[in-house]
Amino acid sequence: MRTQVGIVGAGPAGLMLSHLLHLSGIESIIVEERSRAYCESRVRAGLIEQWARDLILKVGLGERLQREGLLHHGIKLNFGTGLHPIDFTKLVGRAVTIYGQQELVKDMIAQRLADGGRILFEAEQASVHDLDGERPKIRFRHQEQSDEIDCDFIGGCDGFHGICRPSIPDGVLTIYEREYPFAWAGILAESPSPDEELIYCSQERGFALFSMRSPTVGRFYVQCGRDDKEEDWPDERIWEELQARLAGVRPLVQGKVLQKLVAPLRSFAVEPMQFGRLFLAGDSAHIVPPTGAKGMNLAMADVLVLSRAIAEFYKTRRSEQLVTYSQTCLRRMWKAQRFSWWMTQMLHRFPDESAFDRKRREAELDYVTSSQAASMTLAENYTGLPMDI
Ligand code: FAS
Ligand code: PHB
Repeated sequence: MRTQVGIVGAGPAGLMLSHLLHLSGIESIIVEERSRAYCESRVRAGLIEQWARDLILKVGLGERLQREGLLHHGIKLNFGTGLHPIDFTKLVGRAVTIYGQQELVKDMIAQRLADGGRILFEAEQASVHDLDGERPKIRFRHQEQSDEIDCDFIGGCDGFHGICRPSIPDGVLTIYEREYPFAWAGILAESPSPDEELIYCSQERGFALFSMRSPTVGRFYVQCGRDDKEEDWPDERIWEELQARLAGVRPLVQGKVLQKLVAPLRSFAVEPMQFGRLFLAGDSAHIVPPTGAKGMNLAMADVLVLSRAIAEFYKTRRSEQLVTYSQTCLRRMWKAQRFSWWMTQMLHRFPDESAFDRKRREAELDYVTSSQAASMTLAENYTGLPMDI
């Protein structure tokens, strides 16, 4: 098969890249390891930054998001016995949208297929080749057949555990990483979230987050041991911890648990995000702890930059934007890494935390919720640093 851009991975990065390229009249084929049903049911992110919402609407992918997405003008921080609002709209004139990642993935798959796009689901053993030549290739098995896509560029959008990043020769990438001494145990439940906005709790027993997917379906997380397994968190224990960390500021309605996961927290990044004709985007190049809700939004930012660079190449044969792709994305990525680390260190209980650090963290929470300047900084980063769409 021949195409202009071969893409590995039908997550938010791969699908948005394929759609943006299509809008510039550029062909692409997506090779995806899992089934369509699996991709459309994988519960992950839920929060979309202002600019990303605007982009999704601008490129014609936002009809259902506009109808079903929840527009939030702020969040609340809960520590001690108080609930402390951070009003984004008052502080920075922006908002965020709550809309499940799998809903956005559904919308993007439907639009790609409606536009005649090619997504090869259940493609196994994918591998990438000739990355430093003019015609890189993606090889894979699909429907019992070995197949190959011959293209000009490869979009490495296959997530943290994908094959694209590891295909880059040793010594090319510099790896930056930080592990956290805790994880998140999360549930999706038929339970209305205890507030119309997200609540981030920082309590004696640790961190908790009360998010949602709709007025009747809550998405709740508690800080847990780094090596905990799902079986360590039976429903009763999760509800008990959630209630305890809400410190009585709101009643919690226990409902049917629809999905559960335990997710490690890590900060990870590689530089550069490109090797030859292979361009990494999204989780294949960087991971942020979900405390700042930046992962999917960063993936969108990467592919917006990449799609423009590829469009410039086909329109003018000029490669300036391709050459600067990595440094352009890395600048934004490191700011998101900083913010995600900062939110994580401020809101979580570190097992070996000293009394001094404990007091410092409490002062930070007090400062962020009582200083206009400090809460504006949080609001500016949380709603998404500007991106010209
Ligand atoms: P993805 O991992 O989503 O997609 C990669 C795709 O590549 C997958 O479909 C995979 O099947 C496919 N693939 C992998 N290997 C392959 C191979 N060998 N061959 C072919 N295909 C292959 N982010 C936010 O912004 N807000 C949040 O609220 C938020 N909450 C999160 C909560 C949790 C619990 C987790 C785990 C993450 C959260 N994130 C959040 C981050 C998350 O949303 C990711 O950043 C986002 O999925 C990144 O999108 P992609 O880069 O497209 O990678
Ligand atoms: C979610 O809704 O899943 C969510 C929201 C905010 C976060 C992390 C996850 O910081």
